[in-house]
Amino acid sequence: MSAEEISGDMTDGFHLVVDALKLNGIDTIYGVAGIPITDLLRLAQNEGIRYFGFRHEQSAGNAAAIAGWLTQKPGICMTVSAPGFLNGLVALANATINCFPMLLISGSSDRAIVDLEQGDYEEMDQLAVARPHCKAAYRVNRPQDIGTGIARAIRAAVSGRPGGVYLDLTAEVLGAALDAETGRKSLVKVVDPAPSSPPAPEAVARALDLLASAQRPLAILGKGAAYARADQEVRAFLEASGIPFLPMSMAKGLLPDEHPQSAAAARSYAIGNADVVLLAGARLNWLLSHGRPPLWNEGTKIVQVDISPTEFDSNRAIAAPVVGDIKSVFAAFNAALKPGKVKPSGAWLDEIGRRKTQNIERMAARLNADPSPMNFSSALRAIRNALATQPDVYVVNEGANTLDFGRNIIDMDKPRHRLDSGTWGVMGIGMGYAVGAAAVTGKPVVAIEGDSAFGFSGMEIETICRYELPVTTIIFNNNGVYRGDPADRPYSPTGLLRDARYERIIEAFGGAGYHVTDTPSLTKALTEALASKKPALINAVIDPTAGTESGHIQSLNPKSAAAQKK
Ligand code: ADP
Ligand code: TZD
Repeated sequence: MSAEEISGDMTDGFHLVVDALKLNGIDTIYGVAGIPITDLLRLAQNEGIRYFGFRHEQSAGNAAAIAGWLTQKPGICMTVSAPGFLNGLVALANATINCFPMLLISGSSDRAIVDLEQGDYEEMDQLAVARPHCKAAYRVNRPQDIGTGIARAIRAAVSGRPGGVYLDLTAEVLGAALDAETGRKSLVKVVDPAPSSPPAPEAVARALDLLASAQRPLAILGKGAAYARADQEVRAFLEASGIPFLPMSMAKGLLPDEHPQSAAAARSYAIGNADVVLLAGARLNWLLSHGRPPLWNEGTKIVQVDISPTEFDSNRAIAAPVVGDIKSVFAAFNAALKPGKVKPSGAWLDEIGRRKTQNIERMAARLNADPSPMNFSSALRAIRNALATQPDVYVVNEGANTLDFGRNIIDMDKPRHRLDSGTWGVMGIGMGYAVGAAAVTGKPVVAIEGDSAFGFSGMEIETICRYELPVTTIIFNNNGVYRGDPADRPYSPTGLLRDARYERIIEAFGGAGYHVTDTPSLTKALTEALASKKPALINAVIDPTAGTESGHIQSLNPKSAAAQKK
């Protein structure tokens, strides 16, 4: 009997999983079909859940993860056992490291055989493997526990610091029968899955007193602040206090990049010279130089707002920690802020303004140049021009130079519209994030990809075409990981095929392909692709000598101590 045809007074694991997901408002699943989950996916679809089938579990997992970040509901990825599970695990780990809520739900083989290592089909102790790479991991061993398992997984993913959760469903549990009434009663609707956590009043007072003492305050907003959907609260506080701000990459657009208080074009000066920094939803990890010199000043005092109290003091002492969700914390800040209490000095604002203007002018010369072949700046300017009138577009961005230049050149006007390699600087998120973003927002997506970066998830172009998603993928084709292969070193570790015609990949699946070599053609192709609302791929040929190895993080390449001693 298939999963869909059971008698009225009985239910089974397949039905209970679908019922539990629906009861908790889950309306979309991303995955790859196979034993033992094929019937589960079909049943979910029959029951009105949208299913997106991918070519590789890592992309399905990435789609789920970004869907989670965009919606505050856990994105669901379903995979088969052992290898499918492992493919999805990279996405689960990436979601956890980025604080995105997602569930990886994998089918697994017979416990009795797995635990005695007797060699089952796709045998693996998946729960043990998943545990170190996610926020929580659970296995359901009895059909009457499915409801609890899914409820725990949802709550673990979205409460507190969001993250990835693994849920192991054995083939046996999926097929197990249960009396329908018992099954119904076993389901759990999670009440208030991510409870608000307002800050302690004394922590708010300490933070505001410290900010009030500042001459040169600066706010740094991270993707935790964007996730929190505290757009109004954050903006109101920054505008009332006049504190200049810097957005981390995925917090761009939380306040528009064009906002007069943005200090992005004077980043190093602002971080290096602030006397008090208000850090909200961002960690002092490598992306912020661990809060240490030479970028940071040792004397700078820090107010940190985070939902996770163990984050404080991780890299340097935090003078005013505020535990709470950003929406509640900024609401409390706004309520407690007396007009004029926090006031950046005029000299500070003037100097930031002066340096901004200077740096923007310096960048304009590079940005407006039109070299042939195109370089990163000119190609991104061409894209920026096409996007200027399209603030609804979601931008996905990965690569090295493509990522670093893209972050600086493509302005964001709306919150949560920039999705990129994030905390790990990982390659391979491109097509998964594009599908996930298109799926949950219904809006157009433009994925700006290095040619190497694209390769990690490139086969999902078929997925994009199959679901007819409004995704335009732009490949910065410079024949290599970072720059192109030097002529004197064929088959170098960073080389890729020269002059590859990537646009033909999408043509094979019925999408629109463009091959462009100059900036007007790039702007035109992107404008046309966006207007069509259909899948498109633009192969943008970039100078293979442009950019640098490792982009802006060249200094992270290890140097030989022996060589330095010579
Ligand atoms: P970025 O990469 O943008 O600098 P990070 O990923 O390093 O940002 O930091 C995000 C931080 O936001 C994490 O420390 C996480 O605990 C925190 N966070 C996530 N959601 C919330 C929330 N709703 N309220 C407060 N902090 C949050
Ligand atoms: N593998 C994974 C999963 N993540 C990574 N970050 C890398 C490898 C190493 N890596 C980078 O850090 S960037 C990059 C790799 C392979 C690709 C750079 O080449 P590109 O970009 O063509 O995508 P640019 O824009 O031409 O520099």
